[in-house]
Amino acid sequence: MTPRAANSNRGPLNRTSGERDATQPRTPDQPEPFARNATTSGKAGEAELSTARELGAEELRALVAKSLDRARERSTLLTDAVDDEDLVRQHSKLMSPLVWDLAHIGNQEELWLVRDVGGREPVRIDIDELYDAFQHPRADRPQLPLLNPTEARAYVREVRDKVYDVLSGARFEGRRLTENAFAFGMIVQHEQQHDETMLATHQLRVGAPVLHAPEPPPAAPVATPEVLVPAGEFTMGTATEPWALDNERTAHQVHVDAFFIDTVPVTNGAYFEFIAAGGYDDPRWWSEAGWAHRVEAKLEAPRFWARDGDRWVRTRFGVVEPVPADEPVVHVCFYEAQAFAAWAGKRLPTEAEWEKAARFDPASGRSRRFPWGDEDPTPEHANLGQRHLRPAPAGAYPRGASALGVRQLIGDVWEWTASDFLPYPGFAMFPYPEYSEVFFGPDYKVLRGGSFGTDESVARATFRNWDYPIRRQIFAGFRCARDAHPEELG
Ligand code: AVJ
Ligand code: FE
Repeated sequence: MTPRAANSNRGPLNRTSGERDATQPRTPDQPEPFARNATTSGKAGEAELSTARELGAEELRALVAKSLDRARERSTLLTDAVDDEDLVRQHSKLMSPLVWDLAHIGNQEELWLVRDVGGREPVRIDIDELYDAFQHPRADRPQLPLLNPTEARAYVREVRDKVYDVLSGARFEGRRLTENAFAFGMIVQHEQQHDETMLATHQLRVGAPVLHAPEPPPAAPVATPEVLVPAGEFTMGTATEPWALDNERTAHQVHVDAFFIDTVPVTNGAYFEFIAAGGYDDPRWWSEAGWAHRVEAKLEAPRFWARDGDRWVRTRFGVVEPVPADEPVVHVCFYEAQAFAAWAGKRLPTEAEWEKAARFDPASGRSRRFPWGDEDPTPEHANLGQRHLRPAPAGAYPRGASALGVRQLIGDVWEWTASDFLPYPGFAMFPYPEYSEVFFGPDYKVLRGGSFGTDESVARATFRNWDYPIRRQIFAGFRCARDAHPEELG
């Protein structure tokens, strides 16, 4: 949900230009849905959807309250699912104890919404250092004098109560931080991102299942295994999405040569073939760094997989089950994705290619907010928000297809791209350098699209995630791309 979302039931704001019926006259109370963004000049601003009309203060307040509540409901579910001993334990060196994430969520909320936006007295200035992610690596966090589970719950409650008070009197103008309730939206996204991290901790946790969810919807047939994305410029990034984070800004034109992209993410079934063909044992398919890591880490299959006779089984949130062939592969690192793609005669898409496949509407030339259009996701569009505890089979969510027909770009699995995490032209850090800026560079690879564990508030088609190329605990898979040859462009 974003500030645009509250308009979803009022008229044309959420229609794409492709859907708009030009023969219908606009009545005076209907805002121009795609007015130029006054703050952006040049082609980029014209080609991107603009949110010319801001929500009123009361609409924003309601949207923020609902989004904060939804995030807290999820944090509560993830932390109430296990006992206190489990909350303070470190389930993996890669992760914090769940109780650290919980109090860290509260501390960020206190820093930005209680102290900064609200101008209130600190609640617990003494614990800032404990919950500063840059002071203590994850591996050291269990040894810190952390708030215990009872204290952490009381702390986040106290902060949230103050935030509701701040929210009730907030004016969403005058400061860039509060314009369109940005700081509130940033804190919603922060909590939801940590909720996904906590979900990954649950996946690493050993023990009987404690999380449950219904099965995702089935696959629907796809017309072709690959989709051609035509050559040309498109608008990448955003100048207008109110809750977009600094690294998604600003909108800029990018030329992309014609290429093919897989209609659906790479499945476990395809990955079985890569393994069976000796893909893990053939350095030809691996980059130099990838091969070194494959050898050192003794990679043989995706994380959480095990051999059971002649089949693969996996552990998924405490359940051991055969690996389903039709589901997108998940828990592979960048190097594995890269090796699979090389073995398949393809490559990973660049970040720009991924975003063009997701957002570009050839009919209008515009970039959409989401593959399916400009409306916020519904359960018909994408597998998001931990609604299901697994990716949906490849080909699911036909209503979530992009204008070009690419499926499941949003939700199911994060998708590794070939690109390093770098700033867009004209990047301006906002509001703090430790969100994005300190991570720019060749050490991190970009992931796009969100997973089944990503909340809709973090699943915009412009959202950029990043991680080290060796990481596998995140809900990451991939799809392949390849150059289009002149004779294929007919
Ligand atoms: C954007 C997912 C890489 O979890 O490290 C959370 C998000 N930033 N707290 C992370 C984040 C600060 C970040 N990722
Ligand atoms: Fe954080």
